[in-house]
Amino acid sequence: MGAAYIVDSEKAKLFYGMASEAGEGKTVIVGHHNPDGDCIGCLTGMEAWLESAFGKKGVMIVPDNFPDYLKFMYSTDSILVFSRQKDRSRIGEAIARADLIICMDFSALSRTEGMGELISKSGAKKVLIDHHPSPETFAGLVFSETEVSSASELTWWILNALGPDSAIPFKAKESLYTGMMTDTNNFCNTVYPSTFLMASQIADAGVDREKIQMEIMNSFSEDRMRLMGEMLLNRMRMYPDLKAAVMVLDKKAKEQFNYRDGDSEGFVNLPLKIKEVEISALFTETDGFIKVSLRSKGAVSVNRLCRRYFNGGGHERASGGRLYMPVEEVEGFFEKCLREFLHSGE
Ligand SMILES: [Mn+2]
Repeated sequence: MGAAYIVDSEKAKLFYGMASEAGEGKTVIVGHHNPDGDCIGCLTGMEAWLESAFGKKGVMIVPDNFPDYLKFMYSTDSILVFSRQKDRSRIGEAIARADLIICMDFSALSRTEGMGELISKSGAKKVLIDHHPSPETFAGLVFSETEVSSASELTWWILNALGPDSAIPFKAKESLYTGMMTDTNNFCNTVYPSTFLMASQIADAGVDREKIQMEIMNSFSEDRMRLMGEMLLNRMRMYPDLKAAVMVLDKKAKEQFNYRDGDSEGFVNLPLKIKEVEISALFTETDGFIKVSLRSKGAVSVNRLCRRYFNGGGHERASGGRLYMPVEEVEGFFEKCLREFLHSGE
């Protein structure tokens, strides 16, 4: 079992105590803006575990909507969405009266959009479970580790530290496996020996990996598939001297292909399949700002690039941020910034 990720057992016990003491409906589990597979995976995995360990339901909350292809996971229809008007007051109440708030898969409260203040103000105990660098200090108990594949993997090892994995319900295993699988881009990026061990243990429990694979990888809509074609054929610009590729997804293209939340998930990884491309950027026009996604397959830290120019950050090879400028100006701005950044030798 040398590959297992070792969780501090004192911290794990503290977490167990907090979770067992929290009242019915008074554990709130919070995910991040633009919820992805890892976010929904660890939220629903944690909820399934809480229910089976203590017989108490928690409240799962995300800032905005998540894609349909994640809805096969446990209890996703009970997840409250802050950007939905009808969920707002329930979310406000749940956070205000919570005994315990578990923040998962983000390191900064700004990633919860408008909920950061509600969370800060709440008198609940706060736990952070995350795999991004430099976590903020809003939580009293922090499980933060960048040397794991995903927040779902970290959750797996925390739950394992609390008892035998037979005590982790099947539904939680399915969710945590999905979170790990999506965050590693199907075992391509940030995979550690501990990640394979987790996968092996979960496979051993009989989780249907083929089914999960189908749900995640082979459930595109026709519109999403054609949008991907459009992006690659007509909207990918190459910068050979910078070893970079840039794609811009503007509102016009979104309309043309009936864009839905999550439709561009994974697009930013595609240019990295080109041998010469080491940095890939995807800019997505939304209401009020341009969403920035950056990926690297070489030595360039897109985390630092993002922090310096794009109002964001993340991991060394996968980061995100925001720009506030007309969509037509984004490509030129990116080129200028990247040139300066590479020149500065960072
Ligand atoms: Mn993650």
